[in-house]
Amino acid sequence: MQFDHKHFDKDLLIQLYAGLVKPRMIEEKMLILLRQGRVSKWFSGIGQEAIAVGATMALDSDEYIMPLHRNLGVFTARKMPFSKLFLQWQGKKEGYSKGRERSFHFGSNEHHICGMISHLGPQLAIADGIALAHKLQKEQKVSLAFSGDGGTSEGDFHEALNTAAVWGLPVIFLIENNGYGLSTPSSEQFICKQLADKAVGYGMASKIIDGNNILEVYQAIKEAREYCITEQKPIMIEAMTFRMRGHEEASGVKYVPKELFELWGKKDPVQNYEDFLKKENIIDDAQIAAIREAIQQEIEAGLEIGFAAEAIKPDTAEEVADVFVPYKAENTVITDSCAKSEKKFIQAISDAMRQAMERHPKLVLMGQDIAEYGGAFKVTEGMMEQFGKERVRNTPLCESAIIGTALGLSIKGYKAMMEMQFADFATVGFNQIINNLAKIHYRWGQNADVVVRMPTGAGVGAGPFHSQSNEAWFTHTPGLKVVYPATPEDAKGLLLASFEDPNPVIFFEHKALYRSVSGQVPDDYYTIEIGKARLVQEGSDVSIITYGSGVHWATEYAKQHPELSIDILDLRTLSPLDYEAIEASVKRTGKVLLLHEDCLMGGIGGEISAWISENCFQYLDAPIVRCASLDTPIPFAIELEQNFLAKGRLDESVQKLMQF
Ligand SMILES: Cc1ncc(C[n+]2csc(CCOP(=O)(O)OP(=O)(O)O)c2C)c(N)n1
Repeated sequence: MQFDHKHFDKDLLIQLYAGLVKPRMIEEKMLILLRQGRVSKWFSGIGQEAIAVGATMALDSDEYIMPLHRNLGVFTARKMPFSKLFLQWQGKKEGYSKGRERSFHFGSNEHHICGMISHLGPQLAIADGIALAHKLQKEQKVSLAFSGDGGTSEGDFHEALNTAAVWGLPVIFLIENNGYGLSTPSSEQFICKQLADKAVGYGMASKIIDGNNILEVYQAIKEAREYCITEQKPIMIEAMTFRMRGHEEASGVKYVPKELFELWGKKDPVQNYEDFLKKENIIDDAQIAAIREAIQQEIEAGLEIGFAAEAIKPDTAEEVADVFVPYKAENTVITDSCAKSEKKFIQAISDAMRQAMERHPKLVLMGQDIAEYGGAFKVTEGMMEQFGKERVRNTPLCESAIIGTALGLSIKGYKAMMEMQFADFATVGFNQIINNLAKIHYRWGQNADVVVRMPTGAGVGAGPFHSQSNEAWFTHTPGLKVVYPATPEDAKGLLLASFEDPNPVIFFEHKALYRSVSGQVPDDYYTIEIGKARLVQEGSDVSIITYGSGVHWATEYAKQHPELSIDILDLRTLSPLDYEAIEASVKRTGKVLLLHEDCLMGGIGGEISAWISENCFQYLDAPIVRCASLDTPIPFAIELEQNFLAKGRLDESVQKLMQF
């Protein structure tokens, strides 16, 4: 192994050595503790330390890194105290995630680290978002994201690299090519010669380096950093290395030919660097011993603290409270003017977006075709002209990367909105919403200040992939607020409230209402509290509890049936639900119809029905009835679509209920 140190000063060379030895020594200790059964799972990075350590030390300490499961060296090079790391791995309250996360799945803003989720690839787009914040603020900074060779096969890898390249984002994508993804060798993972070849397709520069040579890694990342900042472009670095232990400690290494261990054993990053420093008289045995002794002491002291810490005592209230960043939602009106104008639903939404952009200078809008073209439904028409192309951004067809980017923006203190062209396409961004946006605050205290706008619903003959009602996918996920307005006034006030809220909000807009429903909408800025239902009309015979298009079906039905005194409750928010308003409606009528456009099975109606039975049984005079759409995909032909929708069964459902 050739080390080239001609322009590094001696102190740096020694610091790099100490940085390299530290994760190795921690790991050696962890392997002993593992054998003693004193720690659980462990993913080893032995043999790969030079990459994490060299890369981290080449960056400024306030530049974000998105590490993976073999990157202990990132955490140690960022000087995280070993005691706290150990408390983290032990699942203790004093760790970085209050016992909620395992191994390296946590972050720390103090250390500018955003930890992984198990899915690996979603990390990469978060680096895009952080880099976009740097770019918008004209900060001379980069972000750096790790990927394994296996992870490069994920769609998220493609999306993140493509987006970074198209948007000219200063991101270093650092691939650790260790030849295996769990047991799968590279030959079964990709067919290009080197992973760096993939960069060509993205129009991205790339470089292959010896990942076991810390000086080469350090130098390459320093140069990559300079390149990203001056050129305002991303770069891919492929670091060739080898994993000297199993995927994780329990999984063994039977599938790896012995010769490979022999070959790479000779290339050990720590031993080779130590030999080099000694040969060059940069360090001597006494200095090596002193460095190791100091690390040893830190490890022992850390372990003592870790083992002495008490086992975690669950506090349910704290667990629930930490799902969201604390935020007091309320109704607000900023000016005294009560001027109102007649607006279509879609105009109310545009109005809200415009006022939110004025109010929050750090709000960035992203979505397919939303800039010059004004969006598929023209919601953002004129906004690029008003707020500029930096804040109103056309995106490539990369839903997952854009949601990841939104999260990265949030980490840097921005607010982000992503317009899903149709709610149906949330499937291709689902992982980022469900596993990153929703869980990150609970996991390690970072909020996701992101609004995903979802044009949803049927009634326009658009078939199975442009008409779905998929709100229940999200109401089932703790950590998301799910908002679903039915009127123009609510649409504006709730959307403005969603932008105020620092938590992730999935905002449903029924596209059949966009141009069919109008109403008086206050001209000025106002918000409507998320989580509060609206009593559309009070009644005493039967309650129809509904939302979205259901509100209009119920209102029309009530007009056609003046003989019935119908109580109509518009939920407005599906998560959190307004249980108080639901209970009040049940008390008024004793008969409940839950109406929604979503399918019957697993729709929110089932959940509300269960809650009413458990909590309001004494007020009921009849079984709860659900009126929902068929449990089939949504068909295209208008006749079939009408047959599918709940609306056609509303009368039958009310009559059934009124028989009691
Ligand atoms: C989406 C997803 N699929 C599968 C897995 C299971 N898994 C965890 S790590 C891993 C191998 C990753 O290989 P690579 O990216 O090369 O990183 P390495 O472990 O070699 O460092 C697999 C398949 C996962 N965590 N996430």
